[in-house]
Amino acid sequence: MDALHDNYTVTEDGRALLKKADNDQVETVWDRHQAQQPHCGYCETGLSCRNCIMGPCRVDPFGEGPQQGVCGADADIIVARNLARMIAAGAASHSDHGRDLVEVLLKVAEGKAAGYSIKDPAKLHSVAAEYGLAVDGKDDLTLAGELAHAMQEDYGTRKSSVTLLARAPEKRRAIWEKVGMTPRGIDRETSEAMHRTHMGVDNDWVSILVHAMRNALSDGWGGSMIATEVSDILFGIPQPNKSTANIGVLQDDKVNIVVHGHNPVVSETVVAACNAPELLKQAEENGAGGINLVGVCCTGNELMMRHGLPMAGNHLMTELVLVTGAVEMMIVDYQCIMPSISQTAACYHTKMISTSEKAKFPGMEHHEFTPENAYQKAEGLVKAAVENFSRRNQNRVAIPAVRPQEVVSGLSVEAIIGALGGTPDPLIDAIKAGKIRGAVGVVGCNNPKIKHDYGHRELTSQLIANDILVLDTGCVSVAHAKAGFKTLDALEQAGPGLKEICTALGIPPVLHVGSCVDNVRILVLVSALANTLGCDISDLPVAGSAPEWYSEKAATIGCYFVASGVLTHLGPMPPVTGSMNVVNLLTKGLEDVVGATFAIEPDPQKASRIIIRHIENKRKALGLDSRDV
Ligand code: BF8
Ligand code: SF4
Repeated sequence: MDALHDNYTVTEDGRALLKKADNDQVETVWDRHQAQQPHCGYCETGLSCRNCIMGPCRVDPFGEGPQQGVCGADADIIVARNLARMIAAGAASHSDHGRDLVEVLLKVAEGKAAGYSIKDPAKLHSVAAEYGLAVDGKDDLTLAGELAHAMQEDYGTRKSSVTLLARAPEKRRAIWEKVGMTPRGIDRETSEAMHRTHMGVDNDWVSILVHAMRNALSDGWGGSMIATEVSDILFGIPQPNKSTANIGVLQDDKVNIVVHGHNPVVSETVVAACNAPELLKQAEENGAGGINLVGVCCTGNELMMRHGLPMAGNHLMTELVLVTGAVEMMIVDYQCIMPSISQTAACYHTKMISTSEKAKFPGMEHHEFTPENAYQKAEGLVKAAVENFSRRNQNRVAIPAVRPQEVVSGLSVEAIIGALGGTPDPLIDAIKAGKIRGAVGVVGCNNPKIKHDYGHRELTSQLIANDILVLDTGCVSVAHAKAGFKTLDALEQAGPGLKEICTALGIPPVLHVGSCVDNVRILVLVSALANTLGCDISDLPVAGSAPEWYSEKAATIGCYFVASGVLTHLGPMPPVTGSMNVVNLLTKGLEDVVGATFAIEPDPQKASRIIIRHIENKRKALGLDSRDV
């Protein structure tokens, strides 16, 4: 069994907990992944369609069986439609998360959201100005209301382009206009994607995919960007901080509460409630040494970025965190929450709490949070968690003895520019001088198809050793944190140029930029670099990578990176190999359309060479020195 666990994860805490899961007879995501083997070949290649009930249909990839569905759709159409629907789902998820934040902003403006406030008025004013609102002389709440309404209009269809697209370099916007990718409204593009892929609408696979990219852009420069900006306005712009990561952040003697999901609207109120003096007192009275709030996945990232909250693990660790037996309560909002986790929790004393009207789970207690009631709800839950401490079964508790890894977090664009002394110039100078060869956003998930965290660790260690600055978000950031990449000590693993620059700036070689919606911070940063240099994003020596992606949201992120001009590497193959036309467009043809493509390579070592070669080629094209790879 131990050897099997070694194949599942590279993490020490993960292996220890897999062993405990076996002993406790708890099933995990890896067991269920095994039970699914072999996966359906039609689905893996994108060749199955169930868009209508003349089907379901499938196209035979070997040319022997049917080559068209009942309606006549061929492999190209079916694969393109399936991919477009995947991207639409990803865009909808992130953008709806943004919408929820805008609704909180509006309630704050109306004085109906007692637990929330405007933490960053300066950002409120600057974003409002970007929306063309008159800001002078207005009080924060009036402006917040006007901004919320203006953002809500971005979701509708009344405009020719989403507002924050103006942040992209002019050259990039001209490309989008030329190829018909300018996103008009956030909801409009997702809705249109579903329309186009209905039977008998768009049957030109190229046109379907061009729209899919427009849909992805509506998320990247629309819904996700709104999510990040409003989070900063409501909860503060992240600033560099110190935190810790891995399962060792759970504490034996304390009430452990884990927040899981994505939207800080819920988890921020839990942070506040955990500091309430009467609850801390009650925890002591119950024999606990305090209340220990930790995060997993992206809501954990949001809290780590803004509060330095400790991080217990990423996507594939979410069940294993419960297997410690030391969690009094897990509070979830939405996205990436495996429905299995309430089964896992049922083997221990852990209380599982769902909070969103749109995300309910079997086996969880549902406590619906609204902007009006959030703080009271959070207090009530923390109280229940404290009371649950005495129900802990010490015979089933074992937190692996790993020392929490130190982490530097909180590197928002504002914080990065701050570390650079107020302008992007020092970074540009370092790139021009060749000390930093370029930058890569390593982002995305875990996936049991790839050894847990292996793809991230391997790729990133190669990149930093080759003087490439890494920015991370999402579950990758947890993998990197646990590997120790986000400390100044990690500069020992960096190439000499990167080490010199990061040492001078006092930053690690891998910068934590945030959660998955915060990938837009990377778009903002590369736009600032391109605008300063007077070039397009596609001219920069930069790349993106999702070495272990699983989610529809990650597919959308990959698409908006590519459509924004950034070569993007994917580890696992998306379900497109049923159409070589689609594969060729994604990996080659898009170069002529948007100046960037996808690169697909499951082996992180090989992927690092593809990325390094790309960066050196971009350097050469800019007239900078380039190394042979
Ligand atoms: O939005 S990285 S597994 S938790 S999808 Fe999910 Fe992937 Fe993690 Fe965050 Ni992003
Ligand atoms: Fe079959 Fe066409 Fe219906 Fe898809 S849309 S299920 S290919 S008939």
